[in-house]
This record gives sequence, C-alpha cells and structure tokens, in this order.
Amino acid sequence: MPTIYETDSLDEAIDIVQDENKRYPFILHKFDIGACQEKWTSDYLASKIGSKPVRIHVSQDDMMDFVRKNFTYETLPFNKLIHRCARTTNDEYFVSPNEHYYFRALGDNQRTDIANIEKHFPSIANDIKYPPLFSPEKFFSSVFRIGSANTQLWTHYDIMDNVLIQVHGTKRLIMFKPSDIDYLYIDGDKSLVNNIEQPDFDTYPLVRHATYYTGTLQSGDCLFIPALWFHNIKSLDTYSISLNVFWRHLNIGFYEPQDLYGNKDLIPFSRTIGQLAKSLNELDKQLPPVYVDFYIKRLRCYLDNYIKEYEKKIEN
Ligand SMILES: O=C(O)CCC(=O)C(=O)O
Repeated sequence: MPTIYETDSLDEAIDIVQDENKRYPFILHKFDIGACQEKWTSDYLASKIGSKPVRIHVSQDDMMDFVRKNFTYETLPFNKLIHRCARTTNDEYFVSPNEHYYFRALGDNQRTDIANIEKHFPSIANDIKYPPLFSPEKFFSSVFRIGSANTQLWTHYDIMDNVLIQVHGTKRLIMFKPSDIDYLYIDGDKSLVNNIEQPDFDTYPLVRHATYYTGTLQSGDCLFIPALWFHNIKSLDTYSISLNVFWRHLNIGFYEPQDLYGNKDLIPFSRTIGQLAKSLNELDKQLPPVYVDFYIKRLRCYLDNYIKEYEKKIEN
C-alpha cells in the first residue's frame, strides 16, 4: 500500500500543485497555520461563535453513509455542538448517548450561500492561515468542519482542488487516484463501498484492484486533495476541527457558479451528458425496442473502444 507523499517544503508543495505533470496528494508539515492551533479549544470556539444555529449530520454509526442515509440532518446552536463533539457520550442527544456528529459549514442561506469562514464565522477567521497553493482569484470557498471522534465520512471525489487544514485531532486518510473509478462502484460523486477499510469483496470484488494511498493527518498538517482524487477520511481518537479551502484550478468558466459543495460536474461534461441523453431519447422514440436495445449496446462498445484508445494516447 503506497503512502501519501509528505513534505516540509512550501516551495515543493506549490510546485506539485502547479505542475500539471505532478498534481498528486501530499501532506504538508510545518506550515504555520496561525493561532488556531493553540486557541481553538471547545470553550474558546463556543464563546467566540456562541449560539449561532448550525446544521449537522447525526448518526449512530461511526461510518456515515450518504448513499444509504444512516444519518439525519439536525440543527444545534454552535456552542452545544462543539461541546457534544468533544465528548463521546452525551446526556442530551437525538438518537443515542454515543451518537456521532459531523458539521460541514454552509452559508447562512444554505441553498444559495457558498461557505466562507470570513463571512460566516468572522470572530475566528483571523486565527487561521492556509498555504498559498493557488492564486487568489481562483479561491472558491473555505469550509469549517467539526466532527466527533471516530467518525468517517463516505468516500467521494470533488471537482475542485482543495487543501484540508487540520487544526485539532488526528485523521486517518485513504485516497485513490482518479483512474481507480472503475473499481470503486461510484454513484454520482460517491462510492457505494462504505466500509472501505474492510470492503465486502463478495459484493464489491473490483475493489481488490484499487490502489490504497494511506496517511495520517496530525494537528498543524495540511493535506492537498487534487480534484478527482477519491478520499475517505476518518477522525481518530479525539474530536476533529478542520478547515478546507477549495479553488478552481482550471478555467473558471468550466465550473458551475453555484456549486455549493465543489462537486458539480464540470460544464463541458454536463453538456456532453445532456446532449447524449437527448439523442438517446430520440433514438428511443424513433426505433422499435429491439433496435434501441441493440444500438445502446453498440454505443457501449463504441465507448469501451474509445476508452482503450484514450488510455493508449495518455500513456504515450
Ligand atoms: O476531513 C473530512 O472530514 C472530510 C474532508 C473532505 O471530504 C474534503 O475535504 O473534501
């Protein structure tokens, strides 16, 4: 199992992000992330942010599963949330005393606002610094995240680059390169394989072919998650506080402007799929079912060949 690359050098980190032939994940150590590392205790955050209501995921399971929805969305005042996350057992709860919490900040209007720590949590925003891996006009969002100990988020990819800054707690990292898409049973941007550490190989046999890149993110470290790299991240024995910053590495016009989560497909791809769906619909209307069935299978052969040729092209 390869490990995720690690470096202490900001210059090297910038080079890996900006050199189109590199762009692999890495953990950057020794970057000064600011006063947050000392200051962000649960009491400090509770007193600075107060009772602002925040929307959270709550689950009895330690592995949150977006596809099978083993969690509910709830709302808590921020100061209650942070104290509940900091404990493993709570007297006040939604489903059970040892339920798990996961907070991923959104904007004040959760349907339209893009998460931004400076706008939505201004009282703490100056405490944190992130490494200058991209030019400022490419910035998209800064997402404040807090989770209970031993809590895993589902495996997924994002369409934008991002850097995850770990302020408090330790995280276990598993990542897969984009070409492992064939082995991860993807539904949209998420994998159906929830227990990625011990997959059920009878149901998901192809996972055996995926290459697991593993690592550990400690307080003060920054993880570069390149666009399209699948990631599965779990907080370990203590609750976790992080911030991640998303940016648009390609031409800004390729990205959906209101992509709240940084995971909407790029516009050139959504156009392609839209045109294909329209053409298939027309085919279906014009021809009898036996021909449609035959031609959509021909289309699959066409795509399989196209992929083989494309793989050869990018190998050379
Ligand atoms: O650190 C986490 O809990 C998840 C981070 C993540 O999924 C992301 O940065 O896209």
